[in-house]
Amino acid sequence: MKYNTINPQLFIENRKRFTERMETNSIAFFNANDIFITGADSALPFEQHRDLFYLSGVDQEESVLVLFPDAKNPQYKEILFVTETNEHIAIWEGEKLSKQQATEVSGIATVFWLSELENVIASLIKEATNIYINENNHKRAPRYMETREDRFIKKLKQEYPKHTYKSSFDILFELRGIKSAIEIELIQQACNITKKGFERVLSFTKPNVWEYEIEAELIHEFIRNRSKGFAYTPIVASGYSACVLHYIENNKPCKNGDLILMDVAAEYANYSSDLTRTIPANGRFTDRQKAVYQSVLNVKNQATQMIREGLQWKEYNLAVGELMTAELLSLKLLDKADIQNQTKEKPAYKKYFMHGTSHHLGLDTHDYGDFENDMKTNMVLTVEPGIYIPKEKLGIRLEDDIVVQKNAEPINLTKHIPIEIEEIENLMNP
Ligand SMILES: [Mn+2]
Repeated sequence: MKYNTINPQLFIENRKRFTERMETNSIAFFNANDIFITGADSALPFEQHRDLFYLSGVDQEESVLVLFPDAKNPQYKEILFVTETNEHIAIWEGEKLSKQQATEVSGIATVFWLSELENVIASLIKEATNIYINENNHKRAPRYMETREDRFIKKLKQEYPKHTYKSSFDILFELRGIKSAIEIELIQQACNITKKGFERVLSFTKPNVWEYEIEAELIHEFIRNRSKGFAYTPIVASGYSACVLHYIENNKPCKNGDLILMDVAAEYANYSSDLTRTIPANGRFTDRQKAVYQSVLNVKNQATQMIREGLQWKEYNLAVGELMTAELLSLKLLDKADIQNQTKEKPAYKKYFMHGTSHHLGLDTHDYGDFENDMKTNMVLTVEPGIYIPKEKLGIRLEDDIVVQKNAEPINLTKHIPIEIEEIENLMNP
């Protein structure tokens, strides 16, 4: 791991919050992600299952966490299973976590080798009435892949069909939506790394640089600051490509006069930052670009100011739509007829701003968290309005990361990352 040690208090408290919500006499299991094979003997870099990480801090494959708060033997209230290092592993991959190290990372006293998992489960599960399993019930989760967790659940249900099965996902979806101080600090560190990358790009960019050259500058800066890399697939989109919302090819030259939309951010310790900035390839915005840019910035600033505990998501999304409509009218992209003809289902502004304004941010870039009811203190949200005008080969999005507060302005974790027109121009023309 490239990141500095995380205070295990984070994981201790996360487990406490989780187990408080479990029904009496229940046992819960959490599995690591698989290692994904690309073909032959190559694999993708390992990414820990975010729920296992959230509850244990263990960033190693083949790990299993067991939570059984009502276990008769208090040593079995929390158990971690990790792979034992053998000579082969030691030589080819390096030492895995020792039991002592696993305890230090997680704050869990009882650590077993993975080889003991079945025996321990067999003896513990007899004591339990309910079994919490961690099926991925995320609305947008892809359904075509059987995970290590899925295989574990299948086996469990075959061997223990008489237990009552409960969902951990529902609890975690709510818990992970509200961040602790340690988590906010980790997201802040990710934002700070992103800032360094963006500033490097400001001094690097000039007409005819290629989008992938910008991507290369960013990854260089991210890794040298202890990030393992991009928090999500980076978008470096110049000219027309900025109007393709999920453009990730990054394979075109940035032409004189083009704007470059960069939706790029670093991860740190598995926590995402999420940033979008849009800059002129030649260091100067045209008047038209300035006007559209300022409109997006206005919407972003006003939307951010609305955010606070108690704000209903529906109310927020409607209000942002109205802010955007006003800007599009003043830019003459919409006229009165467009407004008269719009419907609730199809507001006129969607022609130029077709995506959502905000999502939760944390261990996943589109993190768990309620977005149907009201906003709560210490939810971390993005605010990312955009205006896309394919006819003009012009797309602008601006995105910041915001912490919801109670009766106070939200905290902007990206407020130190240049965004004002003049600021950007000055930094690009020193
Ligand atoms: Mn985003």
